[in-house]
Amino acid sequence: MNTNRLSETLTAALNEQMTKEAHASQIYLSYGAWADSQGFGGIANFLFRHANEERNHMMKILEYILKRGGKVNVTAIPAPPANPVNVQKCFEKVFQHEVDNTTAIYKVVKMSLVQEDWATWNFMQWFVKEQTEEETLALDLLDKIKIAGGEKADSNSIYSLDRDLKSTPDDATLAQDATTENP
Ligand code: OFO
Repeated sequence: MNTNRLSETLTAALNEQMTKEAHASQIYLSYGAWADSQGFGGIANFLFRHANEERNHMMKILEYILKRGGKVNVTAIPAPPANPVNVQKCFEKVFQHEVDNTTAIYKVVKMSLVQEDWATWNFMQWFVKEQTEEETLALDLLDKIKIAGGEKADSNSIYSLDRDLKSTPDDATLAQDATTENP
């Protein structure tokens, strides 16, 4: 009796996405280590926390494949890209990685829609929402560095930014949570 509720193509796509989440975690880990080595302990803290989040995303997909009776395929993770050259570039790269990850997630969503696998479609909606949040968070970072002076930010502004990021919450507020009292 076949107890696998996932198609072959969706199993492959989910496994691939699981590895992408692990890769994203390595990227945040590596940028965090870079930030710390530059003396930006707050930015490093923010990035390390995010590395953990990505690892959790990886775990969610792994569990989902197993719970649907599919086969998990743990593979090698590609090395993270080169370190950023400054804080502005670091935040730009973070934003770009999140946008690329959103594109990858949308592909899995589309595949589940085409195959009418509503369980996977439903599961992936969590990731769609999460990516909206993470893109918002990355955009906030870009706004903050812009206010601090972008590539020309002076040490005082970078100092404040670094201090603030240590306590910046991991989750961004989404438009769908806004009310007139609390925009
Ligand atoms: Fe950056 O988010 Fe995972 O999915």
